[in-house]
Amino acid sequence: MAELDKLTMDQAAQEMLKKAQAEGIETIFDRAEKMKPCPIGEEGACCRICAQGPCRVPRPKKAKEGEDQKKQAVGLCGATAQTISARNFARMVAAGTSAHSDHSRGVAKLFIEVAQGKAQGYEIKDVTKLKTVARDWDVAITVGEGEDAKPRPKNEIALELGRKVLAEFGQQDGEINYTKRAPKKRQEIWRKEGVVPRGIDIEVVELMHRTHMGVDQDYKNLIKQSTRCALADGWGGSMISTDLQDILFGCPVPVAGEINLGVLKEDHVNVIMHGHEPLLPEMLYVASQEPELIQYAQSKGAKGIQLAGMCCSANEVLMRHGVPVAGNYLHQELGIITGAVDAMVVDVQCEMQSLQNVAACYHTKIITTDPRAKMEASPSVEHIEFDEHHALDVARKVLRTAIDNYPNRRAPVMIPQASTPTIVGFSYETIRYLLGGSIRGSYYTLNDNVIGGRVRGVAGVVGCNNCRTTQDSSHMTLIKELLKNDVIVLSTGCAAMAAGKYGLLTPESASKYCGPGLAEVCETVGIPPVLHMGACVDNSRILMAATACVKAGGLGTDISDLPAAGAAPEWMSEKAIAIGQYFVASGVYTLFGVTWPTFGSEILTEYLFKGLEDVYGGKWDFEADPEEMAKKMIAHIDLKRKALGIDKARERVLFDMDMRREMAEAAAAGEEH
Ligand code: BF8
Ligand code: SF4
Repeated sequence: MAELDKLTMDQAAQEMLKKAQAEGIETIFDRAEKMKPCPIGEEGACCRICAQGPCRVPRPKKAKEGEDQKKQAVGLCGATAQTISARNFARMVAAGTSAHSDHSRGVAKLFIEVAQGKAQGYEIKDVTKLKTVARDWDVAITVGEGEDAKPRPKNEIALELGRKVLAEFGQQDGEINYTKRAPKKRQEIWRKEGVVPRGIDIEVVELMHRTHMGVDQDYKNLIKQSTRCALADGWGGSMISTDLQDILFGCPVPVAGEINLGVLKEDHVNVIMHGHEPLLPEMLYVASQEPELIQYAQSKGAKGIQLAGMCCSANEVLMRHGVPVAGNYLHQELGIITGAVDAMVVDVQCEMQSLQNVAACYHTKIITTDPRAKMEASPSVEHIEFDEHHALDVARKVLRTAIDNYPNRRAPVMIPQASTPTIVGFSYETIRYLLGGSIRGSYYTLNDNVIGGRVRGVAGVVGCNNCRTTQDSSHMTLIKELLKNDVIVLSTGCAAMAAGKYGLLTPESASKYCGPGLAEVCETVGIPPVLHMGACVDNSRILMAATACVKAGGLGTDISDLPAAGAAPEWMSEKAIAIGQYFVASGVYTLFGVTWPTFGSEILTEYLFKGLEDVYGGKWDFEADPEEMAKKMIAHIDLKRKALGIDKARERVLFDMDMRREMAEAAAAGEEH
């Protein structure tokens, strides 16, 4: 095996890899060494959408610059490299969008059941957000007219809202509702280009149709529909998930948490909730506090029940309840290798099939809960199906199964003594409140700091772990470079968990890692320099925050004017491509690391990396080196600052401390007025 620090920078993970090696357990890290990625598939140059293929059209190795396309092979049907790689790219967008929107549809269905009082254990928790969202869907929040108007019962509002939202999945014409949340200018661009999503499902279906053999053969047209589909994710499915989950489970506010494998407890029944949908985890959280179940755990010799999250399920329950996090994507096998996990409860997305093999080497039970994501029958796998009508009972059954499994622990248990405190829960609403207070809450304070130069710009650092690169290393290098240069970081998904593991999700980290301007802002407001905004569906919160910055004034009239950039330096999932595409189409310069799936076609890559900017003001880029990635993001931020005419303020901040003080005083005086 390669040197451990090349595989992961996480000491806890390294410890577990040593244990795996000693015990002869194979993990994804071993397999990554044995099996290199297929070079043709990696660059999107393999077409297998009909049975005359697979056809391979790799970029010619020896072609001179500019001659590539003449020498480039075509598929049997004549499909060019740009068509083939655009189809492959499009199918990633379609898969990513369907993952988020299928999640979202499930939440909408549950929402309706809750409103009807048919869903055991759930209730409408956040009435303030219910009313805000209801207004956006033209759902009345009062009954009666004028002075006789009375508040409408929350379940009635929720029922009408849930039905309207659910209808959007099957909507065939018109525009998805949240289009109107985007800045006016952005909406105009989308309408002019004809990429406003009509509904959610239709955009995925049409994209799959267009990528069928012998349909769309114009790469630009394929990317256009990919854009419409991706927008149906970001401003549709994902945004709906975020909103309805907040109403059901509470809009996140700052809460303390802990992250890494050290949150598991040797003398407790450890249950890891792994996956993406918070529906069952919410009930597991409730059930885990029931005295009866705690006593049952004690009757088996454990001191109690320890719940921990993994992947985006972790982010969901962390930001709403402070449930500790066992780790991000590449920690899933490693958690089981501690020998202390009595059950790993999975739902959908990012769950490795290898889990059941690793679990079979220990006593761990993998409990699948979703009819859409089962595992083949084996002694280490059990299916306990989630049913929203009896969700609390299902949760109790899951926990009982875990407790019953506690006495079966066999291998020596070894839990790394590693866990880091975090402060999370920075929803779009919370940031607005923290920056402006409840009365005049606004993003203007952030804008003011950007204009004044204390904050150079805003970066979104999101996305996965990828075993083709050192776990967490690119996230950390990139984020630290950004902070050092006064760029505040908004984060979600596994990137946010990475930031947490190395101590960047605490207010105290600001003075350690940030440039003077950003440190000052974080210390004044009392926030960490990396704001954990949630799971991957919550990238919609970043869209809302960007829009709020535009609306607050002073930083242009569109998202593409903002001194901002986005990155997924360790991406691996199709969802990441869908997310990237909706950010690009929303006007954001978006960089991915590790690998890029269209390098097989120079023409398509050029279009994604340059051409799209003329259309949307945002574009893709690839950069494997995280330091270079930071430089590119900062250069872009500076370009936008210049275009806004606020580059001078920045220079003063950088080079003249007296001027900086004066500006701070002036800004403070301005705030008082
Ligand atoms: O939705 S960041 S590895 S866990 S795909 Fe998966 Fe990637 Fe993690 Fe969450 Ni997002
Ligand atoms: Fe080959 Fe064309 Fe079939 Fe693709 S669609 S596999 S390029 S023949």
